[in-house]
Amino acid sequence: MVMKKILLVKIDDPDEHHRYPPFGFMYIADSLKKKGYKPKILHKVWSNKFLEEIKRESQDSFLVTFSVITAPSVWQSLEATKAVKDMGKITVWGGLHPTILPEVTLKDEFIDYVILREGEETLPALIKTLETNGNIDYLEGIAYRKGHKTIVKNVSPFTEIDQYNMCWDDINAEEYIFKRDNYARTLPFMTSRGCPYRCAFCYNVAVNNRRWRGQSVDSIDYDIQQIRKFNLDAVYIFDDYFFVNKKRAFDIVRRLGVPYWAEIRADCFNEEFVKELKETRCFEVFIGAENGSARILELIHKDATKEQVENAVRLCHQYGIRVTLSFMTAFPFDTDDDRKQNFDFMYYLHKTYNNVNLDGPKVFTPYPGTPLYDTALKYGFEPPQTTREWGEKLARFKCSLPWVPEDQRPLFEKFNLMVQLGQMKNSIITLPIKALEEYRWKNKNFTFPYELAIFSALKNGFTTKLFFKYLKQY
Ligand code: B12
Ligand code: SF4
Repeated sequence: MVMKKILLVKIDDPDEHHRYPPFGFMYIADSLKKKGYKPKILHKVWSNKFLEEIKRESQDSFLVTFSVITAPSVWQSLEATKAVKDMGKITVWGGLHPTILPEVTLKDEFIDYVILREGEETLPALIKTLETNGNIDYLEGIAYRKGHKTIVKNVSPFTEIDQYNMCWDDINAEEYIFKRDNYARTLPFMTSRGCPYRCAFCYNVAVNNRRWRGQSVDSIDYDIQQIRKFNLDAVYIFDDYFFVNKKRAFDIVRRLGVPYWAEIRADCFNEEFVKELKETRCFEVFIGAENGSARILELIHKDATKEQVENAVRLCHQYGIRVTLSFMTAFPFDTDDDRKQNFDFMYYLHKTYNNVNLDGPKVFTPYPGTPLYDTALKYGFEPPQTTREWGEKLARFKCSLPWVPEDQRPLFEKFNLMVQLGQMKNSIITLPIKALEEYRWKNKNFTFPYELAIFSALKNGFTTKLFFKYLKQY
């Protein structure tokens, strides 16, 4: 019997600097193989050449599927899906965007089916039903059109994640190995799904119902065997919350046996924990500090305090571990005072601890399905009515939030860049810019950011015309 080919397409935005393995499709590929299908993963940055490849690979595919998150790249996924539909193919969308917004997704008639939440069980079930001309009305975990109606069924139960492993042989792992610090061959890795916390801007509350599921250590051993052949000298652990069970987490990193980077909540840190991080060769942690205003931290349900953030930074400093702290701004309930406190806290950490790397403050985005999305609607956020509009609204680094005064939006979009410039390595050229940025954070004076115009013009081959063009934009 000929195995049916199932095309799994993931498109990256050209502005995205890092590329990470398509973990979701790597698990789904395992499930499809176990059920007798032939998956083919295509994951690339969007280009006309890639579109041609998608069309070529679609020709002999039974079904063409797309993995989509709520990000600027939704419009590129739309373009590609339409092209494939024009070839007469059955098209399926899965991932967080269609899971949270199935009705909006199905307004585009070239998308035939949506898989809700996880795909390991539901996608093969849909394929089987279509192959055998069965009745899709009996399936759970999908959304589809029936006449003029859109039917959205219940989500399927969570996948038993130990049943599947990531198929590393179905991608070119070399494309995802990158250099980080002294580690020339660092690979992103994943061991669990979900998170028990309740941050109000995060998808987890709605999609994973605050449930965390970790692969067993035996199952991870299998994954470790698979990646061992890549000769890695570090891993990036991409779990939403790797340290939910500390014993399990440390057991895994010991088995991995290479230095690692992981995302950790600030409330997790005490001396004993940091000692074990060091002993197991953790070289950097990423902490969602989010904000320097205690009021904002309460309102976004962070359940971690500024004091805990500083404690984590201090302990990591003591043990020689780098910390990246991410910050957000422009929540609907932000006041000038909150913003001031945010910059003050960032500036204080930057000046006090030399192991800190600041990321942000990035402009808050009301992602559908999150608790803060409803708050955003109350504050005047107009929900896009189509998937294309979602793509436009989310244009990278653009701020169109109604509660941020229009004349201040260009500035909000640039906060993160200014903070990055303020953290550049010392050199004759960078020192004056760094000093200027530090002055800006310290005094909350972000007017006339001509250094950004110089920076942007330099990036594009400096000319006076370019400089004035960017100056106007800022
Ligand atoms: C790695 C990662 C990145 C990487 C790579 C992104 C990429 N190209 O995939 C980087 C760092 C580049 C990135 C960037 C961004 N990211 Co990101 N990222 C993640 C992260 C940490 C892991 C994704 C992952 O692999 N998950 C694990 C797999 C197993 O889950 P999965 O992909 O969801 O797949 C499962 C199901 O969803 C489903 N499924 C998925 N696709 C499909 C397709 C089909 C056909 C089927 C049947 C099923 C199916 O089945 C899979 C297996 O069960 C997630 C958080 C998370 N844990 O998911 C955030 C996350 C996806 N990112 C998010 C966001 C917002 C962004 C940015 C927009 C941030 C920003 N403001 O710049 C950018 C946009 C990037 C872009 N493409 O334009 C949000 C998405 C919110 C939303 N509602 O969509 C998340 C959830 C983070 C969060 N906590 O809010 N991101
Ligand atoms: S701790 Fe991280 S993953 Fe968990 S709910 Fe908060 S933001 Fe989401």
